[in-house]
Amino acid sequence: MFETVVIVLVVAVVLLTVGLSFVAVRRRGRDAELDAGASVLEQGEPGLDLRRGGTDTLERVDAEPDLLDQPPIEVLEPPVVDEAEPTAPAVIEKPSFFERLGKARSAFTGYLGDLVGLSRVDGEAWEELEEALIRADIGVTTSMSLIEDVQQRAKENKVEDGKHVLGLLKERMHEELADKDRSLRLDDGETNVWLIVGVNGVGKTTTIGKLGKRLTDEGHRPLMAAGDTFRAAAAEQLTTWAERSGSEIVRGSEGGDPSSVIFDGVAAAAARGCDVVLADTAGRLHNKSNLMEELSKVRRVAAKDPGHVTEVLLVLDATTGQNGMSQAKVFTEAVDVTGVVLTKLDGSAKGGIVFAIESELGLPVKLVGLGEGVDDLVDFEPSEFVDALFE
Ligand SMILES: Nc1nc2c(ncn2[C@@H]2O[C@H](COP(=O)(O)OP(=O)(O)O)[C@@H](O)[C@H]2O)c(=O)[nH]1
Ligand SMILES: [Mg+2]
Repeated sequence: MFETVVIVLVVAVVLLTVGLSFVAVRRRGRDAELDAGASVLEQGEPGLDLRRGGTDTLERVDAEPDLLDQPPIEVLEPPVVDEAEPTAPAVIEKPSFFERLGKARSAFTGYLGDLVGLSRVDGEAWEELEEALIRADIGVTTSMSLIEDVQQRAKENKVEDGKHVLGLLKERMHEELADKDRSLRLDDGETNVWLIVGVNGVGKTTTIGKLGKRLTDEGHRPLMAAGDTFRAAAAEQLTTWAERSGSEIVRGSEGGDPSSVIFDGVAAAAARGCDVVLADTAGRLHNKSNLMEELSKVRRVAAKDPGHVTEVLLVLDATTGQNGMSQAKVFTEAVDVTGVVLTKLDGSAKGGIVFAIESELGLPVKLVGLGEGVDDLVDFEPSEFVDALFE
């Protein structure tokens, strides 16, 4: 009997030991399985989202109650952002007017470069300085008068060296461009008309497109009148700009009368509540008398009630230098130009043309084109411009 009890106890102990070891082995196996799952989760395997518990691994965990005592798998918090650090994406600043004048600046300073180091500006050096101004497109008349004034001031101030003479020239050039009204006139409650004139290819249509954008941005309601009826493509080009800038457009038939398109444009603007008509014109006219006749007709018609012509902007291509001046003279004789838009100053232009336009023609440069994009039309800043030329 005693022997039987001992055997039963031994068997029971053996069975208990075997059973416990079996449970321990199974548990270790599951631990390893969970560890593996957790490390996969920590490494951020795609598709595993701990916070939602929607993965195979986590479903398996839910099904095995003894594994729920495992420490919770750490959910990575998003990194703490220092409030002082900017969180918005970096704004890419557009280059300034000054920076975009790169070529005009380097051409001008290139001409003046040799003079800076002179200890005494003598007769020959004055001649060189004058030539440098002429080469920079300032024009003969204006260059001569600027040099005369600077010589006078140098004498009065007993200034001899190149650096100071250039300082006087810069000061004189600032004065030359100062105190001009460069604003664009828009009269309240009127159907304003801005006529855009100039020879073919200078950038009239592009300027109208840029102006349309600028005016709509300012809360105005521009209407474009496709007065260049010589080419069908011209009206197409203007239509694209109208769409891009949110402006209205009126176009006529190819080869039609430009004046009547502008007349219709003014009537449509009044009817649709637009406050400014941007009137495109053609630049290909065979001769001067033809041009004068055409432009004066366009202007007369544009001014018919309710039209109110507040700007006649002559567009000149800065890269054509002094050629632009002869065009400008013809246009100013044909129509009352109120200001100049100088385009392509981002290109190979030398920039001096600004002085020729303002001094010889007495016209203010109101706007400058610095590229082909819709935002590449800026107000002309004379002071920044002169500084840029001397940098
Ligand atoms: N680089 C540069 N190109 C310009 C500028 N303004 C106009 N253009 C380009 O000059 C060309 C002629 O322009 P367009 O507006 O059709 O001249 P339009 O014949 O006077 O109407 C086009 O290729 C324009 O993109 C400017 O300010 N800078
Ligand atoms: Mg055009």
